[in-house]
Amino acid sequence: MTRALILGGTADASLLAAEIVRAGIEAVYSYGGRTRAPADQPLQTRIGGFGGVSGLADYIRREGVTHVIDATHPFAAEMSSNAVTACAETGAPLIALERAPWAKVTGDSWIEVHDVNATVAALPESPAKIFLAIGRQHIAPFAIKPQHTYTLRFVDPPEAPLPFAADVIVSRGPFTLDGELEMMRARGIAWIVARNSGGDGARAKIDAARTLGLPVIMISRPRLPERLRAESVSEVMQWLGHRTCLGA
Ligand code: 3Y8
Ligand code: NAP
Repeated sequence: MTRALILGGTADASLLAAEIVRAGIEAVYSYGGRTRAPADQPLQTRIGGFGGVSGLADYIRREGVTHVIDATHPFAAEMSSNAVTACAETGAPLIALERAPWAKVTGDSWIEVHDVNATVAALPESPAKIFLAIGRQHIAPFAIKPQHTYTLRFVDPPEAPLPFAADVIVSRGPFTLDGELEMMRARGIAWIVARNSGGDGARAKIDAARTLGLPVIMISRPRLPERLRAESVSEVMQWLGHRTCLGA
């Protein structure tokens, strides 16, 4: 009897949850508890950390989890790493639903960097209008370049004072090309900072930057431990032993 644990928090994880319900598979959807009102899921849902690797291993044993699907975001490196270790410890099979990174296409003007500090270093010295589309957890390093006019985008309104003067857009996505073009033009954005999240939910800003001929500082993904990976929901469903009506 299958009892799957979905480590969620992304649009792809929501698509998987819907398919799992359609297949009649017993599963639990897990959020990390990062946002105030995460999207409802059609599955039993838990919110909050497990308590590290040992907490996740205990959860797997206690709840009789038979399959773990890591459908978290490519930058959720700690959760993904904990899942690899906890599944090795408990013997629970693990698969990662991991969307391909965005690839540069003709017309893109990307500066590819490995982390936020390299991002700050890559910004110009002369004042510019900059759109930081990397959420709220990693913005502190930009305080060393206060000469810029920053626009930030968060899922929830900021609870604490920001480390530097900035205008905050509160929106959870997914985003549209027209919406991104309108925002960037209205604010005179000259630079975009993004993480290579992949997927469709947030790629509109990358397409808008290309249309407007704007440079994007693109933060590449953290390295993750080796694990079985799938790029589509239907591959995950096949791994769970179910055929789906979805395309390949
Ligand atoms: C809590 C679940 C859906 C879900 C939407 C996807 C698309 C938009 C890309 C921009 C970039 C960013 C951020 C982003 C993306 C989708 C998807 C995706 C980037 C929700 C969600 C949770 C989170 C957590 C949140 C982080 C933040 C990151 C905003 C739900 C909406 C910037 C990542 O306030 C905070 O602390 C927010 C934290 C982790 C990164 C950060 O460091 O701030 N996501 N995002 C999940 C949980 O609690 O387990 O609230 O419903 C999910 C989505 N985020 O149904 O379409 O990729 O699937 N989310 C980045 O790419 O840098 C937005 O603004 O252009
Ligand atoms: P992270 O840094 O990799 O994880 C930090 C800790 O948060 C984990 O060790 C775990 O705590 C807890 N956690 C994270 N995801 C969880 C989940 N789905 N269920 C239960 N606990 C979880 O994670 P993050 O980057 O902050 O991402 C948190 C959530 O936001 C994830 O669901 C992720 O999919 C979603 N998200 C993140 C991004 C991003 O840019 N990072 C973008 C979109 C969505 P314990 O060690 O206590 O178990």
